[in-house]
Amino acid sequence: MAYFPEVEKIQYEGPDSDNNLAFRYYNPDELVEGKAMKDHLRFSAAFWHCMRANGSDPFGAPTMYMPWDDGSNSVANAQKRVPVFFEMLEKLQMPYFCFHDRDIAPEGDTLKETNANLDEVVKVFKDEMARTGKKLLWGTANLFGNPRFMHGAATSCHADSFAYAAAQVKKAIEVTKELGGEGYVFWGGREGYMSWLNTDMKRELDHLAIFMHMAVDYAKEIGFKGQFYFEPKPKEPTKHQYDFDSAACINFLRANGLENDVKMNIETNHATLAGHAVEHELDYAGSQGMLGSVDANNGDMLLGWDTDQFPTDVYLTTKMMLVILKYGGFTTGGLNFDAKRRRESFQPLDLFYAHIGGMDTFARGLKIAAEIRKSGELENMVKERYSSWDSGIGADIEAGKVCFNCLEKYMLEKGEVAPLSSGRQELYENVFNKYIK
Ligand code: XLS
Ligand code: NI
Ligand code: NI
Repeated sequence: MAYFPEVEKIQYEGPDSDNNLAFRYYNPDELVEGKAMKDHLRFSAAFWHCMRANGSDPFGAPTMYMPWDDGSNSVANAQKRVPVFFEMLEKLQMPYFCFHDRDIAPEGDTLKETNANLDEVVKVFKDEMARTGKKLLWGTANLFGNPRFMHGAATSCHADSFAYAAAQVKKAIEVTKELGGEGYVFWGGREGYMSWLNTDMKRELDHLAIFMHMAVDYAKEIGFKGQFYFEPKPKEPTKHQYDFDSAACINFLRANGLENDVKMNIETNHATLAGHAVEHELDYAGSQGMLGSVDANNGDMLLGWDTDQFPTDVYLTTKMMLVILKYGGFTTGGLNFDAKRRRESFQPLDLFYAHIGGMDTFARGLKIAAEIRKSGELENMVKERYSSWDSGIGADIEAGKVCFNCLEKYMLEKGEVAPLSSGRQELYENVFNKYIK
């Protein structure tokens, strides 16, 4: 049965195509820097946004037209959504997907019942994966929706909430393994706090570390080989989230001996909420050897929350791909569209326009980034900017050959620093723009 009868498989037709249901830039097998585009980009769609975002907002009712969904919370209805999602993946040539446990299957009255519900839906995922060859980029657990997590999950003041979360993550890792998932994400939905007055921060952070260690240990115990990721987000839903940004997350991982087991999953909109550009977040993670995966979306600079829009900004994706290529590209990770349609874009067809736009914008960014790298123009300008470190006193400092005494002697003899060079920011911007074609 076709749930999207108006859509054929989306094909690459090139930049001049007038067909809005075609790729203009994403040509899966085209080689860029000797590697197929599909292997560079490793695109993934998010089950929660595609199948569960219903368009409701604090002021309005659901808007999304989903004729396949009977609106009930039954297992049968949850199972019915799965082939719809896989038809979308197939028609979009989308190789991967991601899911939250509670988005694919409803909760029951007890944990036992909930786990059984999940198993029933996972069976359908398995069948659909076998039928289509689609793969799981990562799985995760929703530890924020149910009221039992109102104070947090691993960082809750209630030990039972921690215990429930542990049981839930145990099951989510098992299911991720069963589906051949290449990774598992921790996003701390409510791991943070609203008021400092009622919060024992040190205790909460210690609990979070205990929790993540248990997860890593359990993965080893059952032979789950996927990569763990930590996804930074500075606020929303809580005011102070412990996973604020790359730097805070990496500090947490290192402080707690988790740095060899967990990498970063960087999301564009979360970076902007933290007051960073996403290229900063990616480069910071990459510079620490911890760039794992990306949640691809875009915020709105005029709105202060996680709007999770589809990425359409070629400047942005070019910078992102420059960083990703710089660190050697994805291994286990990929570009997961953690993005949803606007509530006004309520027709099923909009799922296609949205993903085509995102995929094309990244494909274009990839090609432009490769051109920039091939020319070496920007790279050489940056290299030149730092050239005082390549010889003389700079090289001695980097080699650890000098100390404060030697540097004082050097400067006393020299009297003043050598003439400085211009930062040329505007020139860099012009050069970068030259490649945006
Ligand atoms: C929410 C997060 C979430 C994670 C997975 O803001 O982006 O969707 O990616 O739990
Ligand atoms: Ni995300
Ligand atoms: Ni998000």
